[in-house]
Amino acid sequence: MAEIFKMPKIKYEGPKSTNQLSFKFYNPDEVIAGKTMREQLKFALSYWHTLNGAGADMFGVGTSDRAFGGNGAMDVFKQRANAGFELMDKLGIDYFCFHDRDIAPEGASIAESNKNLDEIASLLESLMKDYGKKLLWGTANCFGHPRYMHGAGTSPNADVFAFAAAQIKKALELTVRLGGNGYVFWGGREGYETLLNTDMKAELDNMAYLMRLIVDYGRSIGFKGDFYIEPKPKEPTKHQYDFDVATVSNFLRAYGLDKDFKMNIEANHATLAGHTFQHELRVARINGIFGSIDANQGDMLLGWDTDQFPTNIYDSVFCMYEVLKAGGFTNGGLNFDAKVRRGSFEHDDLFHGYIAGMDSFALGLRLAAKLIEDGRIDKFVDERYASYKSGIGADIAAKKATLEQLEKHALALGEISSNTSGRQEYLENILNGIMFS
Ligand code: XLS
Ligand code: NI
Ligand code: NI
Repeated sequence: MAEIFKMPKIKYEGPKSTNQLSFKFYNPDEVIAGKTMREQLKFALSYWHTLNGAGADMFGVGTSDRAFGGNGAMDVFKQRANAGFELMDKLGIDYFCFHDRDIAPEGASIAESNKNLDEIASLLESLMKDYGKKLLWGTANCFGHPRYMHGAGTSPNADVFAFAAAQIKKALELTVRLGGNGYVFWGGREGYETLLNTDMKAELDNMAYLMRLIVDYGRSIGFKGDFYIEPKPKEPTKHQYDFDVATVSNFLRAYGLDKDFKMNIEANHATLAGHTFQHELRVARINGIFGSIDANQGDMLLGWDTDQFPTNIYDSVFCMYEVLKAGGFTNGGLNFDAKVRRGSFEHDDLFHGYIAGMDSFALGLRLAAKLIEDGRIDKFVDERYASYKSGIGADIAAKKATLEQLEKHALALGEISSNTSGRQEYLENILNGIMFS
């Protein structure tokens, strides 16, 4: 096959290398915290941003060529597949993620769209075999087409609901066919613009019913991977129902879906919800629903999903700290749901974007492992709650203390004399010491 990217295979050369087409921190076979870096990080390429997104925004058309020499609708999509696998091969990325409409053009009917999907799926199967690549997760684009203007599972139009169900059924079948480890529900246009025209209860009931149908169908056709919900608070709608991890977790419990889903957490969505990335990961971890990650970063001065390649090392350290504390990825991984800036329109920029993201998370992993190994911060947190290890505290922790006992204890105290400092600045010093030593 003709080479599309005039680029070498990217190799690890270490932090001293000045070669920008090398990894400074990502050394795939090096063992960190008990596993190789490639197993710990499980990097994935996002099909949509990388192979389809040409940089169009609301003020202008695309700036980059994402036809990769293809000619005619199906041929362009085939060339994108070829480009994607060459890219994964050269970057040493083991997984990819896609929406149905990323991989094949939508036809005039569901049947025609499905035919296009099947044709491209055969090509993907053979490329996956040739290059030894795997599918991290699949999903359906139920937001781009005008029919989804009022949502898909939450549309007030029952025909649209049926259309979405049929589309998702096929996307799940494709995911299973390609051996996917996960299937993602991202809310798309599932939300509202104004409550003046919205029956919130009916929309949530319908969305939950659609998820139930899909989960049951997936299990019936042998899908063993994880179902994920990817929270996002806003954009494209003013209020997306899957606002954040806590909101989604309440929704799942309310509809009896909590055993069926885990979270796919995206950094930029966390910050749009007014949380840190780490907060969302922590909420998922302590509720046992941590699953996978969409690695990117937003611009803190902007209120939308800029989906930039992640380069903030504090964020990647805190993220990998949560991943390690969760016991690492099982079916999930780190999908770069990230795009190069509109001005970075050359093919080379895709390499620089992925290298930046991969190296940032590799460094994040190294430093998170160092943080845990150092142990001072974990020990500080542990000691901060030491009062729950004996006496009245142990009774509270064991849920044995009655309200009367607590009152008696408090009366005997007179006043609290023993609070200790939270030492935030002291801990921040330790963190910087570990990160920059
Ligand atoms: C959009 C989402 C989307 C999902 C997959 O904001 O991040 O790309 O990851 O549908
Ligand atoms: Ni995403
Ligand atoms: Ni996003």
